[in-house]
Amino acid sequence: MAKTRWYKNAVVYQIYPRSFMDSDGDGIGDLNGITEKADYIKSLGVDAVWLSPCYKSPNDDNGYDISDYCDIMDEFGTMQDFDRMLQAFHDRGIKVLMDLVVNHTSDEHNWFQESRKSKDNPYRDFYIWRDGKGHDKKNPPNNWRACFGGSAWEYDETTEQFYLHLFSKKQPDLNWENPKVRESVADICNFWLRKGVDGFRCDVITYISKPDDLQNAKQSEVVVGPRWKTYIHELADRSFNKYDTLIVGEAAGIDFPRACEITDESAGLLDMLFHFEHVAAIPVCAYSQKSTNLRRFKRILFRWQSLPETAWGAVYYENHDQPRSLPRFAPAGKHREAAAKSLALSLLFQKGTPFLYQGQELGMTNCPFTRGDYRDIQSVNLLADMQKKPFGAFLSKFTEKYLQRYARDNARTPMQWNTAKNAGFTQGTPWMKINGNYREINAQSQIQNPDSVFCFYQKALDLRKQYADIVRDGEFSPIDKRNKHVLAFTRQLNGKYLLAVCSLSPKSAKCKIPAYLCTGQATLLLRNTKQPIALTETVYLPPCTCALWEISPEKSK
Ligand code: TEU
Repeated sequence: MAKTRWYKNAVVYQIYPRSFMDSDGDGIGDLNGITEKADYIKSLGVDAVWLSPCYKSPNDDNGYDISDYCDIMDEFGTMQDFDRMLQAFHDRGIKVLMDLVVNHTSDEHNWFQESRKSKDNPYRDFYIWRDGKGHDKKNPPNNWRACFGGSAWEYDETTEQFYLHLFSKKQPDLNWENPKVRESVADICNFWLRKGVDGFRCDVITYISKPDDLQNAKQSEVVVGPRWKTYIHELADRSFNKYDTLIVGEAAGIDFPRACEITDESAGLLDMLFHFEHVAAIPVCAYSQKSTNLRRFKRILFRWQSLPETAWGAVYYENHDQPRSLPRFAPAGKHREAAAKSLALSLLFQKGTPFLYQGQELGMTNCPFTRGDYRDIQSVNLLADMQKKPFGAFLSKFTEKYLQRYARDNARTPMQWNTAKNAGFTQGTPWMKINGNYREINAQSQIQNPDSVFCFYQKALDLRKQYADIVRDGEFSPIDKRNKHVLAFTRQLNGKYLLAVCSLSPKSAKCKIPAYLCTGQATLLLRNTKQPIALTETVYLPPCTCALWEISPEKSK
């Protein structure tokens, strides 16, 4: 089927089901909870949702370890609940993307249970087994590290071999060299596409093809393995391309030149990908509450705005693996609301498909955790590993500081719906800590307040629709590129400009505007302050102020 590329005008909202809305009081978000909030999501003005995994899972990594791809996680409900939720979104004109996690399964998946039984089991080759090294063959086959700590190889007594797991040892990597694996993955995709889902966010999808000589290969070679393109083409032919899908790949470690190739329409691989450059942890920020250096942030974002015309990008500041953008990219203290809006404007008018993460539309912030509050396997393992080292107590203190700043838990605290008990998320005991600031930051109060962050998002999303052509196709140009306090740019199509000026500084700031933009007709479309903002060659901006103009200049550039 020919792609309509509907996603080029879409904004996607990511739901982390576990923390979105609990409908049955077990303290864990669920599908019926999501359905209850479909009107809320519609009212925000987004076009699609991406659901983090809701498949059957023992939850070693909160659903990113799947034990049955065609069934629903017990805590989240049933397949009927899923169908109802899908219908609820489709009734509202909202598309639904599933999270496709097929680099690995859970060790509790039936395939792995069979695979580990014996070397001649029909499922043995569904996973990557190798002999160990050393005289007793008890040393891992290579020095690769698992993302959640320790070796990437786990020894299995039954067959006296190691299996590969790039993530936790409960997430064995699938062997994509095996045609049966590839067929099975296509079947899974078709199962969900037949149900009517509109595409997939593909988890660590570029890691699926492993280097041939595994024992001697460098771990970096796994980022885009030797047969990656072939496997994606095959999957696209068997599944993705039979429907009008959006396929977005998570692509940790992918650099700009490679992204240009991979997302070029002619390549037929991914419609867009998530790069990680602007969200890489920076050691110097790890131990302070300082925001990321804006010049660096801008340099990265602007570079990724220069994808060729034939390629496409996904733009995002937050997701379930990242701390909140407040205070990461802008100050969260007394300027929190203004900063949240300024970030919103800076994101939503870039070229590409914006992805918002639940709570971002409220300006939710990082959470002040204490040791016992962490739930994420990555944080928990890191703390435990540090404690085991010499000077453990000392190292743990630093680790806690680091986690405060970068832990994935920051994004995973439950949605803040209202000022009721548990922020209205659950009637029971929440599965993880709720951020105490819910009395101040919650959906109910923001929906009613025209000056709220939520209403600002609504207005910005509405403007995106009004200016759909320029937002989709307009040329992107940075403005006052080296400014340390302000992120500003134009989008231009057929001589008409949108100018976004976004201060992310807690201090007053200035932004230099080129003379040609100060001629002709300018209309102020949106701002986050009641004060007037004059469009002159120097725009003066109170802390975290932002504004969006439509300009039809008399002179050209
Ligand atoms: O994340 C893959 C990924 O690259 C992560 O290692 C990411 O860099 C890390 O979480 C940042 O701290 C995906 C999912 O988004 C993540 O939630 C899963 O844990 C992971 O895959 C394994 O499935």
